[in-house]
Amino acid sequence: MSYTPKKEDKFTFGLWTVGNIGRDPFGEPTRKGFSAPYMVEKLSQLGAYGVNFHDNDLVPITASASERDKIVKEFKQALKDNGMVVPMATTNLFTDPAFKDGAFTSADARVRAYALQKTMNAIDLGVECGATTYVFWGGREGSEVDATNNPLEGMAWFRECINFLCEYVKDQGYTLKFALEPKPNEPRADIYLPTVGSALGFIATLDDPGMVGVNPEFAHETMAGLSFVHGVAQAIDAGKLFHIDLNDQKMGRFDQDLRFGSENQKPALFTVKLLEDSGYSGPRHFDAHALRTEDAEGVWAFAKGCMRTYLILKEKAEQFNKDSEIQAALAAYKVSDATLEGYSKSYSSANAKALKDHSFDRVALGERGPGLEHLDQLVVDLLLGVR
Ligand code: GCO
Ligand code: MN
Ligand code: MN
Repeated sequence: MSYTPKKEDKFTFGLWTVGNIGRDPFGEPTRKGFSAPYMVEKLSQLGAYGVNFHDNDLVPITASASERDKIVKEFKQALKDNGMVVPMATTNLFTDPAFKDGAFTSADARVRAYALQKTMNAIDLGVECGATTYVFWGGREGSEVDATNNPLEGMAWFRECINFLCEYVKDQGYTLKFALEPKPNEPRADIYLPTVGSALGFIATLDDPGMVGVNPEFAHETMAGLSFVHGVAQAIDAGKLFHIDLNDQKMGRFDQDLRFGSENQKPALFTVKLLEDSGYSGPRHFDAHALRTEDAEGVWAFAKGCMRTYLILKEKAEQFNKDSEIQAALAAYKVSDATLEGYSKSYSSANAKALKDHSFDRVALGERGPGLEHLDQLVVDLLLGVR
């Protein structure tokens, strides 16, 4: 297999990802970046399906209405010429100093109102370019100093804004769903809704929870020391996996946005397997960037690498599903018991009584070896290419 991406693989990149200019808190940019139409063309040639953007990746925050229209026209033409789509759009609510202490959760009512105005305009822009998913990454929604920034009030303001924007979307007749993107920290010391679980809990408190799901990111759960695979599984279980950000990250480090699969291959394999086996049909979005060391060629090598690794892992996941030894180990791992499952599946007073009356061999249960060492080594063999 050549691992050459095709449109139907649904690989997408943010304009901010391949457009990243290699700036970090300690160093100036190391690259010039590219124009949006050029990135569209180049990504299409590499086999990507689409691009996503923040309002200001495409239209500078200082642009006039006529400048905006010119930029959008050229961008849409590039999409058309290159058979590319925009499945997702989002708002930059973090770069401008106005948002330094939060956007939707700012203690300054004027900032919250401005954040709503900016987001409504950005939603219009996203929809105009074809977006059907709208992401909210609350990068500045959080605090360094909890003495002044009441997290309870923060949650209430966040909820107010998301409720407002859900109504805005319906009022415009847009077909758009929202995806909240959790992250534990960076740029704030503590960001609100730090994990997939937190976001799911928050969604349940919204006026129209059906319209809002999550956009989990590999690096973000990993930064928190959590399992990304488990986070994604919980989102799928809740029917809330509306989008996904794939990248990589060394645990306990600053936000690295590494090439997908470059660091944690086992969790990357199980992420791909989960997406493929569960029938997730959304875009496979890479929210990462080339290392700061790289030039333009390195940027495209990075983009190719993300897609190539996904396809290799997809093949490995298929191999996992077909491998008779792995499947035998899995079958041996799972123990079924029709009688007991009949009792425990759902509550009835008869089932409760039957369970209470049943005599369990507790010692034997504790003695059984589930064969996980064997199973896991088969996975390691698979990943290392010796199966
Ligand atoms: C980050 C985030 C962002 C968001 C983007 C889209 O760590 O900076 O992952 O890249 O995904 O703002 O909402
Ligand atoms: Mn991120
Ligand atoms: Mn992201």
